[in-house]
Amino acid sequence: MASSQNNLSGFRAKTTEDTKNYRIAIVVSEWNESVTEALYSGAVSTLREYGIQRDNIVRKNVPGSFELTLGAQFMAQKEDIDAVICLGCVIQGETRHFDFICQAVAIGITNVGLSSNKPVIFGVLTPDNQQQALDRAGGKHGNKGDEAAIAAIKMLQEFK
Ligand code: DLZ
Repeated sequence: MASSQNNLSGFRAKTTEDTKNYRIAIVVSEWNESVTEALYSGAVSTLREYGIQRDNIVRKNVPGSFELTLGAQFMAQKEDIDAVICLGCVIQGETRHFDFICQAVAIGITNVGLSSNKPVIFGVLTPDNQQQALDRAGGKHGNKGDEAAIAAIKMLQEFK
């Protein structure tokens, strides 16, 4: 599993029969696409390694991380979706845009989870630069998409 190289190498879920039937939405931000596609690949391969069927992984794109919240809400409202993974990458710039987006997404995703009673996972990188992002999207610090997938599985195994 790709996450064996990362900072949370002990971060694992159990493999259970129920896990195979989980239906998971992944909402992917198109900003910083090379990073978010790598996060997506990591999340999908980890879900598959835990036995989740390919047909039970539903992908939706949103323009930028700011839109992850609404995308997550649309998906969490669907009866057949058990959990939503939000993947994005907001790179620190010279303006306060970064702060506004990060704060809005963190609060928004939290609220969607609370109002839908479903796990909504924060898989959003907030690095200073592109290299730091790539280091966490399949690079030397592992792939945060893997960790987001494991977080979704762990929450469902504990609470579904
Ligand atoms: C506008 C913007 C900027 C400057 N930077 C990022 C970024 O680093 N990562 C990201 O995911 N999105 C960025 N966006 C786009 C916003 O998230 C949003 O899509 C637009 O403000 C439109 O609502």
